[in-house]
Amino acid sequence: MYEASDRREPDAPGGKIDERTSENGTAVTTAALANVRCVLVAIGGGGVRIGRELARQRIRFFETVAINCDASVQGLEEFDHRICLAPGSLLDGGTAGSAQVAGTLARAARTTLERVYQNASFTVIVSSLGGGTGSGVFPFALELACTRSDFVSAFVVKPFACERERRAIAERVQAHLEFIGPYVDKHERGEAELRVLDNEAAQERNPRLPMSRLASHWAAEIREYIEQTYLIPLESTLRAMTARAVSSEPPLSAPPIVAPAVDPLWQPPVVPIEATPPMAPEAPLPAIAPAGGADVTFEVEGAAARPTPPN
Ligand SMILES: Nc1nc2c(ncn2[C@@H]2O[C@H](COP(=O)(O)OP(=O)(O)OP(=O)(O)O)[C@@H](O)[C@H]2O)c(=O)[nH]1
Ligand SMILES: [Mg+2]
Repeated sequence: MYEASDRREPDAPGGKIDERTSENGTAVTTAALANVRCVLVAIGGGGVRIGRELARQRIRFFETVAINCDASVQGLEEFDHRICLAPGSLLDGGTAGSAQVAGTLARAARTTLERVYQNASFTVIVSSLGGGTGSGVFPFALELACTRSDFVSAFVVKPFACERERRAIAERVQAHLEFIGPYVDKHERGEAELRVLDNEAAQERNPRLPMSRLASHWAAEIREYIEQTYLIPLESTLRAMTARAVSSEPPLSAPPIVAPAVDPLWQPPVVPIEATPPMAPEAPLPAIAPAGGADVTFEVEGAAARPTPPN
């Protein structure tokens, strides 16, 4: 088994949450994010092609994982983790279309697969059915996800009607899911959901949709589901937590006034108080005489003063 992993830091949360307004708010948001692990797991050739479209979009909060029995999975650098289940001797042949071979390989890789779902709050699985890998690995992957993740949403691609045998295999796998205890229990509690991406139905709905666009068509549907089901509620919870933390912060106050150190031996300087000299007797005010010596009195009106001409 080959396991490649070049874990990248998940994207910064959406801009709205990133408006961190205070230290408390930042701490609460960071702590909440540390407790939320979201994983998108793509299984089988078709599942990985759809998952690749989503991995390219870098969905915020989500780690991405590609699982296949085909060695080419090793080169898919869009994914954070890449797991090839086939041992060296099978690397070129994959499962040869056998779900039984793929299921056996998946069970042999149990420890690695368990780590994929460990402590995940939200797990989204997208798997193709009808071929060997998806049909064999998906049921086991779903079982592990349901025992290790809080919420699980699974999407399975169902082959076209013209792929007769493959479509029949997909239907058998679907029927078998009702016997996977952890999934059934979780589904009954409303914590697990399965949606079928029916290639045939998609083409009936939109006959002009080219085959080459089908993977991105399903990716867009899954993306919308993730936004509505997980990201919008998660972000509004984080915003509420941040706002609560900010409002409980102590109000901003002026820096404390530090008393200067006082030398206990310090004494105020003694300034001699001198006796005030006696005031000199007031000299009589000189008479105001307008220029020219004319007998003129001043009439005061408000602030202005104007001369009153003599009679
Ligand atoms: N919509 C869509 N469906 C696909 C795509 N590739 C495969 N499928 C469907 O998925 C079915 C299973 O094919 P694969 O996913 O290639 O098979 P696998 O799970 O890789 O299994 P093996 O290769 O046999 O080990 C096919 O019969 C198709 O109906 C794709 O790119 N888009
Ligand atoms: Mg394949």
